[in-house]
Amino acid sequence: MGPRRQEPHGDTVTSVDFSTTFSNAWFPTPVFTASGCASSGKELAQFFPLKDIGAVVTKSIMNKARLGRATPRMAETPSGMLNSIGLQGPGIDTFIEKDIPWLVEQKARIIVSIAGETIEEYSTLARKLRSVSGISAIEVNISCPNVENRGLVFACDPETSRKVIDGVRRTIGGELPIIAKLSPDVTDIVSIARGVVDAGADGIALINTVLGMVINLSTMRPHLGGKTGGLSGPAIRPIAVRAIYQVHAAIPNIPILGMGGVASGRDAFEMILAGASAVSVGTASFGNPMAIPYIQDELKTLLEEKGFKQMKDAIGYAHRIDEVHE
Ligand code: RRO
Repeated sequence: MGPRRQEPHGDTVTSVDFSTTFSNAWFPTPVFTASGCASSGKELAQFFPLKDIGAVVTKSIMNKARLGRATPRMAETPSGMLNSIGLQGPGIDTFIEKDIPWLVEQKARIIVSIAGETIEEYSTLARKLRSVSGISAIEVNISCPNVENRGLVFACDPETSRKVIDGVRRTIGGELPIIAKLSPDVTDIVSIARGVVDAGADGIALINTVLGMVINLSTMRPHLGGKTGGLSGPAIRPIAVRAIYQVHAAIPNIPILGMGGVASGRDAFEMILAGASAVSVGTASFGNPMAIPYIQDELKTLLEEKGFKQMKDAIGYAHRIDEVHE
């Protein structure tokens, strides 16, 4: 926290232009919820107005309602959390009918995350969302680690990644920005990123959780019902920063939504310096539902202390080798 007076979620008086963009979508601040960690935002709205943060990225939604994986679905680890939810959700029709109008009422900026079992399912979801008003962008989650078959993690294969994004792009038309969410569990994330951008993605979300496992020492069996799960939290932040840095270096004009263990304004600043145009906060909100507004205020103060007049000037700053900004 910097020396300036901070309100938990108010207007910190600062001259920094905090806004960010993903293609034609504009956001007043660069701090968003992370998909899956706040559902459609109802619980967080008890703690702060959703319009005060950059955007709500909703839990990845599928075409049909889905119960998700067997329990237990969570495991704590020393510096992170393992989840095995398995895409539980009400299905796109109920989501469009109930969640979107509620979020619009809150004046939240909405990024809808979609997930499918087939390339066609992604296109179906895009078709259903095409005419829904109030949505700023679509996050195409091709990297859920908790699917029955690892062959369904589209983001682990350049060709299927491209095909999913191509299908969504053709269906949705040119208006709504598409952000492709990638998995860190690949050898060369840059080649996957290039592929989805060639197929029509306007932005890249980096990173989804890292595939992990916990063995229960009492039962001497895997703890999670689904055996494996996605690791999130501080443990994965350096992996996220590395992925963001690599992708920004390779495709600097494509905006990145950074995520993975962001728990403070400093963490958010680090991702922006690596190349993120915005950051999502997930696991930190479970421990502290006010994490996002606090992180927002801390980030603003840091940017101001470093002399940035606009947040955008800090994006990818770590790539500059010509000067050191004290
Ligand atoms: O629902 C999940 O289990 C899940 C998803 Br869709 C995802 O993208 N990442 C994750 O860690 N869990």
